[in-house]
Amino acid sequence: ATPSVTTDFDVIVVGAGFGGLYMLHRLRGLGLKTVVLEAGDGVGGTWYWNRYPGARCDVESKFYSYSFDEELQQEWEWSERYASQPEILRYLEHVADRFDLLRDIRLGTRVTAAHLQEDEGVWSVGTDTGEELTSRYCVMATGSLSVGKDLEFEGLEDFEGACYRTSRWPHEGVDFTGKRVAIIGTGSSGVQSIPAIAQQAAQVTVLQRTAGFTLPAHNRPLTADDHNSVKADYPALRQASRTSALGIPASEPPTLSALEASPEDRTARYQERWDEGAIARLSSAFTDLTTDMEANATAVAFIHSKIREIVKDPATAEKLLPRDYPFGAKRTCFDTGYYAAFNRDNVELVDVRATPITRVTAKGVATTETEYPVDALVFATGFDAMTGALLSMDIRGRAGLPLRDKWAAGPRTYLGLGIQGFPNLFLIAGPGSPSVLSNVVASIEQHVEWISECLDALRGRGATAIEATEEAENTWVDHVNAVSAGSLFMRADSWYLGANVPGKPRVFMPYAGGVGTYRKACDKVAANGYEGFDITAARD
Ligand code: NA7
Repeated sequence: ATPSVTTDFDVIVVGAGFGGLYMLHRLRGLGLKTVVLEAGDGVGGTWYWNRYPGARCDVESKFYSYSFDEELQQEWEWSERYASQPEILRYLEHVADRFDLLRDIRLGTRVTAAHLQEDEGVWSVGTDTGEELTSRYCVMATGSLSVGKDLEFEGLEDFEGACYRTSRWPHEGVDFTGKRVAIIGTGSSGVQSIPAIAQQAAQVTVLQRTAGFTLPAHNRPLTADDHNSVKADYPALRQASRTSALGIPASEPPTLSALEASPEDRTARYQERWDEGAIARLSSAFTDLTTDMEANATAVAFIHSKIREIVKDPATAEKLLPRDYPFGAKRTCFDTGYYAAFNRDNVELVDVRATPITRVTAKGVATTETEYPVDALVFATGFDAMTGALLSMDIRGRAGLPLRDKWAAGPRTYLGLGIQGFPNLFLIAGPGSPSVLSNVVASIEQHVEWISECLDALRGRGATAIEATEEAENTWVDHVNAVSAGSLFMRADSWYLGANVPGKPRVFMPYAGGVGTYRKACDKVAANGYEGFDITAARD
């Protein structure tokens, strides 16, 4: 690398969500000249785009927030146990404002390409606004669930009504009053938006292909007492989150097997945890729910009994029972009034596994059985998760190798942070890191801090280039695969595996070893002089 080469910036950060905002703040602290390029017309990333009715986080607000600034966490007051999308967006706007971040963020600027100029060791980043910017380092803070899966429905262009995607919801909102609405998809986005839309629309037709697991959030307003106790406890809560498996403080580990408990005790314990409203609490009710499928079936049976209890029409209840995979094998959804919504006269459930959607028509949606005439279609059909945003850009590394080629058989990274052949390119919450299996804000903070410490260390050494070695990357990928092999996660066709996108390689993308374990691995790499990375000193 040539140290004398001048670049527009020391670092270009792509994305102004939780990751990009904090990255900018830290890099500024190091005195590095940084710009953030953001496609949206505002900050917030995921929470900027996903404005559908009912959108809410499934991690408690006291954990799903930045820990890096004591004053910030002391002054901010969350209004609900589980924050809604508008409140999280307000929080991120507040953070951008509080730390004066906007002056280094270019909004409405979508990155289309990032090419390594190998001779000079410089990244050249192209945007849809026609700019070409250069930097020494590039940080991709592009999110794990930011590119919607292609809509695979024939006849979409024929539809005469209005079409919406939950992940690209109109900012002005949508008034469904008096309208007939079909909602396709019953993952988190569907499960949250269906009850909210049903309160307004004349008629809602839910097109369900796979019945999934969803637990009641038991959301509630937070009281002054809640605020006081959280604020007093923050140091301990944050520390417990950092060393935990999920990025939230771990509760007492279970000691009893589900199969050893009497049926009455088992039900009582499940009921208690169902009433608590925290996904991790139900899945850790017993020691063996994730490892023994017979034990897991007891949790499934309990959840089935709850659905039958809530949903009045037995035929509808039967269709809603998750049967295709064990509890916890896919990301469990979290809802407010989902099952109860099916007791409303204006909500109808269609099983499109039994009678598949054949096409969208001028008037609505057709299945093999019949046509559902509607005024609006809502697609809650999911994302090209974890790799979608990275591969939607034309990223090229050494010898012009496209990242798309490097990852043709699935993503390969070292620690989810770096990629061999792509020096000076960092990922935040990338594949190979715990990201989507954790409270992602905790994971993001850890990545941002690791990257900033790394850049500081490089500067200290007079180095200008860092690149994962092939050997370290191979070892890490093997480790990521070994940790998930044989796990519960392999028992469902989930987006963790890329299985929701036709043609996507089936590879388990996140690191399932837990946040605390992962942090230790990253810290060890740093402590050992960034072992597994090649570092090139400027004077070389
Ligand atoms: P998900 O969880 O991927 O859910 C997508 C839903 O859309 C799911 O029910 C799919 O059914 C359904 N889907 C997708 N394509 C089709 C087609 N072609 N026909 C019928 N139904 C379809 O995405 P979400 O946005 O809800 O949630 C993503 C994450 O965001 C979530 O896990 C949280 O972490 C936050 P399928 O199951 O494939 O049969």
